[in-house]
Amino acid sequence: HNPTIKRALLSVSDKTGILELAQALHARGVEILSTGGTAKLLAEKGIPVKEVSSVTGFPEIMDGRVKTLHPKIHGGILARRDLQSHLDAMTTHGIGAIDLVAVNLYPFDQATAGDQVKLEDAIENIDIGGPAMVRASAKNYTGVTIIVEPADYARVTEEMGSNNGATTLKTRASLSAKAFAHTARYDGAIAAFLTSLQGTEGDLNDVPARHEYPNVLGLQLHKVQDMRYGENPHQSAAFYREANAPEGALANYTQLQGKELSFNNIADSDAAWECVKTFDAPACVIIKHANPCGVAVGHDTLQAYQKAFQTDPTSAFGGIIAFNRHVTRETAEAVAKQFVEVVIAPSFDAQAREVFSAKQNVRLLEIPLSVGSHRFDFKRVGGGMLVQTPDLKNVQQADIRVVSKRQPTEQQWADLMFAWRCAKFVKSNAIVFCKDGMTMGVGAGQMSRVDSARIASIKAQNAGLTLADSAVASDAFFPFRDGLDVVVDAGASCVIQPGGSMRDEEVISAADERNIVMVLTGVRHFRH
Ligand code: 93A
Repeated sequence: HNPTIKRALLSVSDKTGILELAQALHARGVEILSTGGTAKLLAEKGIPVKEVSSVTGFPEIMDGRVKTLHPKIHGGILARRDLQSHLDAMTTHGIGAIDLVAVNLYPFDQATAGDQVKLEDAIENIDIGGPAMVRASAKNYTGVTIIVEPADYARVTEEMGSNNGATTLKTRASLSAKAFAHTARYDGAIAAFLTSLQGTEGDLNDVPARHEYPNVLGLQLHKVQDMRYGENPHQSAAFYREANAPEGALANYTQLQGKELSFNNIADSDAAWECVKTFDAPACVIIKHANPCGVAVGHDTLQAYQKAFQTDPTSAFGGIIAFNRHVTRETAEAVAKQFVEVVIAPSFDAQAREVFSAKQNVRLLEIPLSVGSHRFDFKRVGGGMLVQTPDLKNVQQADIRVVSKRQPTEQQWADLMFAWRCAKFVKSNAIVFCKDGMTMGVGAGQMSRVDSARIASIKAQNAGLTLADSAVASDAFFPFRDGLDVVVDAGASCVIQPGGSMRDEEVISAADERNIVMVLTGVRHFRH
């Protein structure tokens, strides 16, 4: 009862991989139906494709609002292949069966990201025909294969190849579940967006800024899992995922192996993942108790890991390690030598996975490496909630002012920019020594900046790292020169900080007196 796939309908907004899918289907003799944009793309590449409008005998109308919403399409998807009356209805009405449907939806998330959303754009990006086809196909999964993600194209065509042009019921059932999860998420995003407009005139253009919406908590949350306990064993806890979480968000992880994630694992993984994602070069971040105890970039993940580990091997024990690149066997072998709780990366080599499989407790998480952020940060306080937009600021070198007599060398600029990136992810007060694309000493979470400075330099000493000629980032200004003196005594030759203290003048002349470079960002990165 696995019907050979003879007719497919492809209608996608995200055209990734669609050509390859169409080629594979065409090569198997599958007839391809498609909508406007998708059909055009395929036809241009020489794939025979039939426009949906020629199947329905009805043009796409109302700017595409009605293209596939027609009995000739939905009948072809929904007809039960095992019921004579359904087969008869197909014959009577000239409806051809559709056996495979590949659809992905109008990018509603993308259209509503950012502060400058036009309500009209948002509404036009609410896909109606797409979800209808997805849900119809998913309902009729005994006869129809539904694919909502380009990542599943190859899996389906490979299966057809080894299964006489059909998919297995098991595959269709799992794709069906995925399809309903997909449309649920999609509708969740729409509901959350519209909820966020409640109390306004429903017109975004009248509203100055997102965070002034009266109902920012129009968040749609779905429980992913109950946890064994919370931050401590006597606290109960659960993990929830937002309906419209951006693709590259931590909550979209796939766990490849390992023990169940704990509350603290997830919190620390988030810190690691957000930090490692800010680097363009291959990078590694090691987190302990929400703070980086090693951050480095290198020419590959192995070098980045080795450098990050060197910062503080003692603290790295039992850490959470994140990479912004595919992890290879060599890197896995190096990482597997240390005690590690969680390893995160966009992907892992089969051989890397094999290395980790010898350590069954290690949790391996794959998360797509894509940008995009949640809209709000929340902090619970007694009787209320603090809401803010997330800290997405990344200062560019051109925005930074050199205030010392001494000018930074190219090497110092690079170290300063790297240190500044790192400092943003260290709990305040943050002092971070860096050199050659790695952290050398991290002072985190102290109540006084001068203590953070002392701790950072002690930690470097403990790790056997010399701070001569290092760069230092301070997440907020130096209120007095004492903190600066500590870092210069330790060996720093250049400092990056926001500036803006009442005593800026005193701090800048201290920098000149000590003959070091000082640059000001004008931006602060408190993190509490
Ligand atoms: O405007 S719709 O809600 N009305 C429809 O009948 C319809 N059918 C497919 N959107 C519809 N689609 C969507 O068009 C698909 O979900 C897909 O995202 C997109 C593909 O359009 P094109 O092939 O023209 O690029």
